[in-house]
Amino acid sequence: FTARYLSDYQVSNFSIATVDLTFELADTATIVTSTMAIKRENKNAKQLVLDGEQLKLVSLQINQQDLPESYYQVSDTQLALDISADEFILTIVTEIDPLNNTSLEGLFKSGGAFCTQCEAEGFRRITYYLDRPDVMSTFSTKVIADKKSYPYLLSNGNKTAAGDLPQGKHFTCWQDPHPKPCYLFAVVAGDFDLLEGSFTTQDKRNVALEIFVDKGNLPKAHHAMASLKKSMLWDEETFGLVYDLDIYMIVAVDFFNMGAMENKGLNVFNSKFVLADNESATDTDFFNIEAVIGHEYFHNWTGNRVTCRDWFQLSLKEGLTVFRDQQFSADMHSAPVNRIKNVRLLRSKQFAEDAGPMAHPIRPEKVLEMNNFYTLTVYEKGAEVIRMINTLLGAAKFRKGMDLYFARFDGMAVTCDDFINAMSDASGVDLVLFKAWYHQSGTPILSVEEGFSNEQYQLTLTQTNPSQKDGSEGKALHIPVAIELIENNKVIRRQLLELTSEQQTWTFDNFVEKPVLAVLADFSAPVKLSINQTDQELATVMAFADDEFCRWDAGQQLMLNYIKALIDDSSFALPNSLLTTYQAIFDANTDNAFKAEQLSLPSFDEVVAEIAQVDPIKVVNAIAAVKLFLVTGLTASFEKTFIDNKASAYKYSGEEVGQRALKNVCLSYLSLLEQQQSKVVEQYQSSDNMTDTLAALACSADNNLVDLAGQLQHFEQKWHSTALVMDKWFSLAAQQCSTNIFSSLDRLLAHPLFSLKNPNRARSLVGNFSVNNPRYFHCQSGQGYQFLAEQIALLNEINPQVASRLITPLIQFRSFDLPRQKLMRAELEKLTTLKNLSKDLKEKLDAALA
Ligand code: B3K
Ligand code: ZN
Repeated sequence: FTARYLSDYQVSNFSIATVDLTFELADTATIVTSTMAIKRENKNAKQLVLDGEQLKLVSLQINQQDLPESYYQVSDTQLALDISADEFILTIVTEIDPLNNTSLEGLFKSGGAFCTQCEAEGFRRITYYLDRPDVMSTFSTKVIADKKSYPYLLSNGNKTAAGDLPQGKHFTCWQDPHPKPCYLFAVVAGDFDLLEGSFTTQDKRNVALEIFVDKGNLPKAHHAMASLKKSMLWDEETFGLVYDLDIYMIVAVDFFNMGAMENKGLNVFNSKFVLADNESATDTDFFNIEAVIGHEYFHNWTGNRVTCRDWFQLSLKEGLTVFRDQQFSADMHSAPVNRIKNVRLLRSKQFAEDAGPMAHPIRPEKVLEMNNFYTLTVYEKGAEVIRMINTLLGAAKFRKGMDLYFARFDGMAVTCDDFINAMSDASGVDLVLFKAWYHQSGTPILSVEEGFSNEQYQLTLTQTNPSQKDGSEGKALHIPVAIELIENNKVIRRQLLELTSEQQTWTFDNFVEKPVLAVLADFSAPVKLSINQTDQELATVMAFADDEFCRWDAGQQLMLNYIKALIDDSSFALPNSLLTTYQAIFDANTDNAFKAEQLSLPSFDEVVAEIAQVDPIKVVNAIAAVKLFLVTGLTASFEKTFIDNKASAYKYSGEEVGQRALKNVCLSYLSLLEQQQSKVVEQYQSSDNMTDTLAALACSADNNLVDLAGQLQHFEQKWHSTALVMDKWFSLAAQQCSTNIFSSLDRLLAHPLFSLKNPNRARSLVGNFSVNNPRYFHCQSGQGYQFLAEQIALLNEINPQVASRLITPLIQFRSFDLPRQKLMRAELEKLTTLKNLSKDLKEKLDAALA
């Protein structure tokens, strides 16, 4: 395996103007014929080197003449051709085996359907090609398959022909008018139910909307259809971006490595992000479906019309598109609650990545396996970087920047620098220093010092940036810090400070007494905050800041301080003032969803991110102790809120979602008290919706309640034939906080419905155990680590991408105390000796053990 470097980028020696593909689909021997119009762009380039993996070369022709064997060489990864003509037609026939393709990259079978996944470098598993995003071509595709088994044959663009063929076969032809890189190519063949809809664009064109789902699932596709229409309208209204083909198709499949894929005009989705109905989907599922449908739709402009020059620029499309989907969700629902959720994800997962062995800038500089870089850093931190540009420019100038970006680069493959330059040219805002966010990794620490004298308030901000992989020091970044100053329980000043050096001081005049600071309003920068605020100051911010994020975050800081105190000393006595502060959350006149977030304590991961080399069991115990203290002291408030927010029949609407969230947070607290546990049983039995059912089950699993076994059995009987719901069942079972968990896990692995070949299943059992069962994943015997490592070893052969994602908790061993580090390292070292170790795992193991 050889690493690739951003600094080695060179333009392609050859271009491909058009490519015509014919697929003769068959389970183990699909024939792909590719005819390309190729041109030499660099006169000094002698050889045409095409990428290709796991392909059987059947034939090769130049301008319809067989190419003699002495003119080409085939290796495991390439086809190199000696061609003297400067322009020629190259025809390549390959044979591939979709049925046995368990990596789910290239062409594979999911259930009974054929489908493809080409991003990042999967197209090379379909045919020999210049598999890089800056080679853009016009694609036409002909798909041939058995008509009875595969009534729908789909590809990108518009359908141009269809008809029957001998032996019960049929074909369709597709033409995509927009030149694209091959990673956006897709083919699907199967027997589906089809939900049809339509959308009229602002320029009055009619777009056919088609959602393909497994037979019988049509009623579960309506929410996805409604979400798609909302996305299309939002992008027109917010960014003036209009859809550009006559048809937009979405296919839902059960076997998929990630959430979804934005192939031009033909999105392929993990069915988890399409299918929902009131009985089987949670509020979170409904929310996520809308967000992912939006995300993939928004890629049509940010990703497809303007794409990436090379894969190091991935954040160009992903950071920007995540920012767009976050804004969309904020507009559709509560903006502050969404912002809180974004920040929780960033703090719990991205901060850990930034502190771990795979830390990389949002624009990585060195890559062994590209699939390893579809990360929280590239996506979520990437979105934070775009958000900071939005904050620094203001909404109007940001929009001007977007307009200029499209005007300049439509139809091109460009870089992150091209994006920032468009932003700064359109706005006149200097972003030279800001660019460092693209090449510096690690989470900056923002320290806050306050001073007060002679009616003057002084604020000193200091940034500390972690040293980089190459040993160089972290440099000062351009950090927007939005603040509020509170005097007499009122915000009297609001300002956006721009920290552009290591340390800066601001002074504010005319204060009678020292104001209370609310800092990082709306989480204006992805940094860790180091600030000493008293409980009293935090309570003031919680009650009187205008910015909801600050109000929420002050509560989190307060709780975090006490969780830390308990980690230091488990006999630390929590003060009763904490109860008063918490009671104020119940009493405030705020919306339920926001209250639910305020009542939720910092998660295990969020706490781990704050403390060096921590004992994980101490973290679990400290969080549990704070929770128990609060519910013991405020039982009546939790109980009243729980009862007051019991809704009647299920409805997915903002108000009801908030009520359920608040009620279920209260239930989670109450379930710690024995005399309240009947509420869990009662909710499980009476629930008419998946949100409440799962909330009750989670209480049973987290507290290992006696009713758990019966509930799991009942749930399994009811849902055994609904795959997406059984994923939830496996997750819940893996989350059981019980000394018997390891024998349970063995039984779950042997369950007839369990298979590591299905990524959703693998994630729900293996992933959920290692992420959401910290007490046993981190148990002192090392059994938890061993369990994960064993599954990873199996997945290494089946599906390297999934294996490589699931290994995350193990490679972050440096966050924990030395005994754990030793145990985790030992498992990682064992994995290095696997035969057929995939590139994906190798890259992470090497980084972790370096
Ligand atoms: N672009 C795809 C992700 C592809 C992942 C390849 N391993 C989905 C998305 O971000 O929209
Ligand atoms: Zn994306």
